[in-house]
Amino acid sequence: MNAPTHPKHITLIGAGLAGALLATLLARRGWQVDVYEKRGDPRLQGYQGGRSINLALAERGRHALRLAGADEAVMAQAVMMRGRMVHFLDGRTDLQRYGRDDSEVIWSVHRGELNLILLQIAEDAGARLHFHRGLSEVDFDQRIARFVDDRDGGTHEIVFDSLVGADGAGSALRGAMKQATDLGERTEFLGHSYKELEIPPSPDGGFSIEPNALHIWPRGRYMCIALPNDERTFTVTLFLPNEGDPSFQTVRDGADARALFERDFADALPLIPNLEHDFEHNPAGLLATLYLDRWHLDDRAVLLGDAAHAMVPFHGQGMNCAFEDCIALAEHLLAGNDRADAFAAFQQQRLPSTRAIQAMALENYLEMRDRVDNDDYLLQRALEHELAQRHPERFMPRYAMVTFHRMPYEVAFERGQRQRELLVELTAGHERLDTLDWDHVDALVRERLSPLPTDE
Ligand code: FAD
Ligand code: E0Q
Repeated sequence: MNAPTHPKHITLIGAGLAGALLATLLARRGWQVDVYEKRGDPRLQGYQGGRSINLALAERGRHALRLAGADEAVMAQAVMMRGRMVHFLDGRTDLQRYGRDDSEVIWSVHRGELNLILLQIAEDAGARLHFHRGLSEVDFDQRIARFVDDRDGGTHEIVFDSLVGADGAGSALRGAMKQATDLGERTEFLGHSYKELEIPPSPDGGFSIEPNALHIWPRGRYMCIALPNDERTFTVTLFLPNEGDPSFQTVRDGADARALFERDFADALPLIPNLEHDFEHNPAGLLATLYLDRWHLDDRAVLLGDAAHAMVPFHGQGMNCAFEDCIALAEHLLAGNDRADAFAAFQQQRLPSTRAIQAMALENYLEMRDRVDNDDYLLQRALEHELAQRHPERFMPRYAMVTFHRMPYEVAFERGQRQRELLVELTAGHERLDTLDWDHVDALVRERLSPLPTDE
């Protein structure tokens, strides 16, 4: 057993996205950081069987990467996504831009590459990384954590001051904390799951569809998306309900999957040569929102990232939000307050923000599914566009507040709600924008929306 020896010592559980970033932020400021990760070192053995899985990185995440000195290395392999390329059932496509121009875009990054970069930066900053150490049990009275090595089943114990749970949605630390205190945990399952498939490069070695977009095939209760990888592939994610038709109950094997694609994703089918193999060999993942009322156990343990607030992926903000958590927790710890106070302040700051992004992620799912040619909705969107141009200091689409800015998520959520009420109210009884009374419109915007906050 090795006991911590330093007042600024901390033990992190999980060397995934949040764990590696937090380790860097603290180690760079002189803290002693030990990180325990269940899996092996991906720098030695390659990442998870080589499957390419990618994520959308937005401004909140990039800001955190800049603070950790990782932005440049990450951006070297990122692929720009200017907007959503919608693939309709009849094969037509439509690029819906995310922002005003190429300064307002998001980036597709390879999860494995990103993790490698963050691990290397953490180690370079002085963090000690321990692989093949899966947390199994915690004795909070003695402050002893027990780990299992998946290679030989051996157990290893350490003494800790405080544990930080960055061990993801299935957090073992959360499980241990629950035995010591009531976290007020609640999980809401979406009733849908997902499966990843791959689009390889075209025969000439290039991208087989538009590289600079997030492709989406919305089909009502289900859909596919595809994000580009820098090695000219795309990772396709099929989202299906768990029950009903079609669902993961009716689409069971490769042949069923092919039939589904022939009917509903016909333009994607020829791009996925290993559809049957991918469908049958890749695991299906569950989608849920995890709510806790408490994230910490006095000064002994705290949770962040997915371990504290897993969300559905439909806003592409889970990692971005987890990175914001890391900045916030590092700031509270570095302020030098009592550790229990730092954990409490962290929770107080971030819990409302994460509730807001969890709600917006669920709403984005509904909006994406229903992005049909609804006239009322389209008129509201047209007015939204107009108001953002007439009042850039007050009116900003919610997607932009979440994706291109860093105001607290709850501010984006609340302002978004007020904006939506305004759009509904102003377009009521109108079929076109040119019948609106613009003096009244402008007055109402000034009355209802305060000037936007700036990202310091
Ligand atoms: P993780 O990245 O899950 O890391 C947890 C780490 O802890 C892992 O390394 C794991 O091996 C380790 N671990 C687990 N158990 C133990 C244990 N007992 N002991 C030690 N270590 C352990 N977010 C975005 O921002 N943009 C996107 O486009 C996006 N797309 C997504 C698409 C899908 C289908 C899904 C499911 C999620 C998506 N997300 C996206 C969310 C994002 O993946 C998560 O929010 C993010 O990975 C959370 O980071 P984390 O560090 O908290 O957890
Ligand atoms: C983004 C970027 C998994 C996933 C990730 C995403 C997004 C979506 C749909 C999905 C939301 C959007 N979106 O396009 O509105 O912006 O990250 Cl399904």
